[in-house]
Amino acid sequence: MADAAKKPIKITETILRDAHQSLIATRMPTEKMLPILDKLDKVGYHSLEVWGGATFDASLRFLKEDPWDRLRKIRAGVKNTKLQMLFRGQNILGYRPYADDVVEYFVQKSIANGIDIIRIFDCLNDLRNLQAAVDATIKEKKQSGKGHAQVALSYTLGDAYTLDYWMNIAKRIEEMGADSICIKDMAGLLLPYTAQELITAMKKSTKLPIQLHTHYTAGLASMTCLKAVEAGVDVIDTAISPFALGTSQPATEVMVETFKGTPYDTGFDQNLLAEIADYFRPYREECLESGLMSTKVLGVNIKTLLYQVPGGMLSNMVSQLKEQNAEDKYEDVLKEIPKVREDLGQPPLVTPSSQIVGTQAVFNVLMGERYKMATKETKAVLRGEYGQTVKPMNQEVIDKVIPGEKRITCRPADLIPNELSTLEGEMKQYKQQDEDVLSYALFPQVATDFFKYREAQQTKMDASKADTENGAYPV
Ligand SMILES: [Mn+2]
Repeated sequence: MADAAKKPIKITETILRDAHQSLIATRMPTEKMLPILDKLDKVGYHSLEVWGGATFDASLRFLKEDPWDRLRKIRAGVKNTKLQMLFRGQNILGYRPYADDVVEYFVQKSIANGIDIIRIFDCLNDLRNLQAAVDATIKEKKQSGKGHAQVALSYTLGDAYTLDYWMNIAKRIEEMGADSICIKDMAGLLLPYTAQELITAMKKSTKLPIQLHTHYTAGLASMTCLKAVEAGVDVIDTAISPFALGTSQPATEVMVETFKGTPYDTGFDQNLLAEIADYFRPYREECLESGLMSTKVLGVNIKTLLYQVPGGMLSNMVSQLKEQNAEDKYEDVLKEIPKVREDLGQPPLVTPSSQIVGTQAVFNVLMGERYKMATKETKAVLRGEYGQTVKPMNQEVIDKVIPGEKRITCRPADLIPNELSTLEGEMKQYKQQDEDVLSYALFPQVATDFFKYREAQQTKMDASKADTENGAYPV
């Protein structure tokens, strides 16, 4: 490495999003984040991942917080570092595909409220499902100078996913106008030497910066990051140590120390990182004591590597079998999962495709006949409603499950008419800010409950105004 030019590795810190989503079900409240923002901002991170994924749902549903308010507060406390979010393509942060006008408005409002980098992915890696969000980000960048469209590829294994596949799709992402690419290894399947090969190959096919997002689930992530960095990856995702490892990311301090004195030296101050870790350590202890953090997610889960399915999918499957008193069918279902995945065109296994494949595999085994019953999601995948899969789907399965039905080959969202004004009409009685319609669009019931709760709190606050001398707010 002596002759290598200096290339400090850039780091995205995940403590405010994926680290707590992975270890404590996304339950870190905003008030826990605010006191440490100033220190986080001083580290020199490439970005802080703070929003998206499940943070939106968990804020409204469990924490009774306005996610937009969280974003604005984080933005106010982070003056220099870029803020990043995770965005599920046409599904935004929800569980159904939305019309383009909602996607575009969500992108616009995310950037207006403080997001710099939007990481956009699709569970089938169908780039058509990302186009609207990427276009909206580019448009916003042109108009306001803010915004960066990062396309994330859901990393997976299978004979369709050759180096050529990854090189080709990277080139197509560059052509669609994205600013960078992320390899999103949600299940922690990427092996160190495979990462080296993958990054080396992708670097040949695209000039875009490449970021690696992986999980420690199978115990590999820090080695994978090391080899990826040596192969030229530009950015890696890490989590400050009290919320690292297990199903989360490699520890920030460890990766920083690893590259010290090399051309990849981040130049970060370990004392400052230690202060940040000191801040979060008591909270980790608290979460362990309350059971919010389970020691089960902290070890090495080698089954992820053996079966190549995400850990969450395995635990879902076990609970489905338990409900049916059929735990003895575990091995049978494990064997059925790759078969169903093949029938459906070998998709990556990530929300929602992981649930669809897993549930159908359980049905196939329990019914004693494959596809005797199919879920409505399996049918939708077979109809093409989720988009195009990397391989053709099994024609026999199509004929059995949706005989004679029309299949679509266009971009699925082309069939969804604009819906923003309808949504506005449905929720206007609760509207206190423009962004409320977007919360409502994603989670109609949960958002409505939250709006009612918010109103009740405000009424109580008003009633107590007379008592401000005692500083007593009955909330
Ligand atoms: Mn992740």
